Amino acid sequence: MNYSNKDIAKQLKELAMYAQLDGVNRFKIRAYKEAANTIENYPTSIEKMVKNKQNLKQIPHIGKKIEKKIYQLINSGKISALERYRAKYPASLLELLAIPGIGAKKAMILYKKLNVNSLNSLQSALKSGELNNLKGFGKKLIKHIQEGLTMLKQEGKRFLYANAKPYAKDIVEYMQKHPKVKKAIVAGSFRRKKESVGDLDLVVVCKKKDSSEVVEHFTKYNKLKDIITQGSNRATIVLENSLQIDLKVAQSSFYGATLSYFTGSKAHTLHIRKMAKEIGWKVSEYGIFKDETKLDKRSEKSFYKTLSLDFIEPELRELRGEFEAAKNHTLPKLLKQSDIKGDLHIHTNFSDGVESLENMVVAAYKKGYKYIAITDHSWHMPLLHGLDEDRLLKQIEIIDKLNQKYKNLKILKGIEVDILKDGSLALSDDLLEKLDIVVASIHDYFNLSKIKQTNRIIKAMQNPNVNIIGHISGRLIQQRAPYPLNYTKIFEVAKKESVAIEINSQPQRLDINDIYAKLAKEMGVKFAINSDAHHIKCLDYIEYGVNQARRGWLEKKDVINTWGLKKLKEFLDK
Ligand code: DGT
Ligand code: CA
Ligand code: CA
Ligand code: ZN
Repeated sequence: MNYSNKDIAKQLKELAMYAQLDGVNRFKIRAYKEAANTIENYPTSIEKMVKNKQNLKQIPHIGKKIEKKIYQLINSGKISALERYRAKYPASLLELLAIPGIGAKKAMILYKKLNVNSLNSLQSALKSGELNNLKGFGKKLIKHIQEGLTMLKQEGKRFLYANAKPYAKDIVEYMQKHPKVKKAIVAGSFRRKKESVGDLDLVVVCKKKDSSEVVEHFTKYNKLKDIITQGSNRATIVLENSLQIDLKVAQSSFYGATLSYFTGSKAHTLHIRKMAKEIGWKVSEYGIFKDETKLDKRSEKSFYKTLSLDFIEPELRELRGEFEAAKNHTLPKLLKQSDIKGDLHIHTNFSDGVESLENMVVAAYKKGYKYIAITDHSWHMPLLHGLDEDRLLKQIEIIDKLNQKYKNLKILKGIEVDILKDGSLALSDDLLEKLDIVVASIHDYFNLSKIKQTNRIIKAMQNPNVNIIGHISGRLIQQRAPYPLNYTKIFEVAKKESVAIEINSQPQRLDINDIYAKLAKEMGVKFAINSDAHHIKCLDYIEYGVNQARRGWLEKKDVINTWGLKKLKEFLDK
């Protein structure tokens, strides 16, 4: 097979980006984007369908013209329209579109007037001050662009947790296959379940005499591109996808101390050293020492116990109050994935999902859920094929029938309603009242001022039908910065109005983030951890939302979709 659905989607996305630069009409661009989104998540192989000469127009959002392009790609290896664009513009010009504040028009101005055609040349132009005299580029925008550029540069080399996970799993399995290896575990930010990781830090346990043999095995991993360093008990490799893996070999006798050291965070481990120093002890990756005597035993549990601390879960090791809590026995009992009883933000092919309502229901049931909410988009955003009143009423009817058919899973009737620019909602209150649950989200006007954006969300929360605010900050990790908000103000209203804040589990969103989740919890706000699935397999994204919730110190009681249906209904009915 040459083209996975992802590959095809990628080409269509590229086509959409070039078309944007080229000033093609927006309906055509939208059509490319829609087709790409659909294909990306489509359950059967499009390539196979083409090989079998099947009609692609049966797939949602694929019309005659796009079908032709896909056939062209698979039969000839090229989409001719895309090839023409590639010849016309430098590929690096597309990089500019990733910066908040730069759309197609601004990108073309930069290109034509200043010959800026990549992130690097943009950086130089910013530095030399050339942008200051450019029409349409005000002071505020230039500052915004500089910030976006800095963020992209910092984040660009990191991997989303979800993307690093299969590699972490694979290297652990590979190391465990070696007969001398007793244990292999990925520490570092990966173990702390950070939303993105700079590299993987692998701790492997074996007998001291076997160390070099184990390091040798590591450097023979078949997916590596390069060996950066190799010593007797450590090494660093880079994989073909540029992901770096640091190996540290430890012995059973000091495994806990090594694991703690390499789990970090740096701020957390530095604090441990400081604490130890104050009482005349010393901490290293080999253990806790008073003079020459090792005080801790093998395990990480004993490492913390020796320091008179309750065990601190890796997700909490960010120097955000975990030491005080561990001393006072007030660490949170973090929620677990198995606590989740249902998913309250799910799309179907009524809007921009790819799966039928019933298929989503069956998949959720198979996951063991007790309830789910179907929350397709409202009509406001054409790209998302939202529901108007008629289609929503039709969906309500279907859900009523499915609730008869599937007695062991409660399907809640819901919507992901757009929050309009002024904070009002895209559907009438009469209609929203008919629903069991309303998720309200922002999908446009990301550039409002902090005050306006904050008031927009507050006004939405004050609508008595609203139960959850979806992906509150609008960020896309490594792609789009969050818009500024006054979180304290928002959380005050959320608590007062019994509105839950979503932890959106999409790997690129993870929105609300860990820091604000912790703040909201402290202010008494409740949460909903949602997959925002547009496809069956994306129901599993919940795992990442739970990670983020744990990093935000959340417990079962803080999260409404860990509750039983009765208690949940009470919360939703206010
Ligand atoms: P990352 O890779 O940027 O996502 O973040 P980490 O936390 O995985 O950082 P990394 O890979 O540089 O180092 C892994 C762990 O090793 C880190 O969490 C703590 C420990 N570590 C690394 N460098 C230092 C250091 O200079 N001092 C201390 N105390 N610990 C360090
Ligand atoms: Ca790391
Ligand atoms: Ca590292
Ligand atoms: Zn949304």
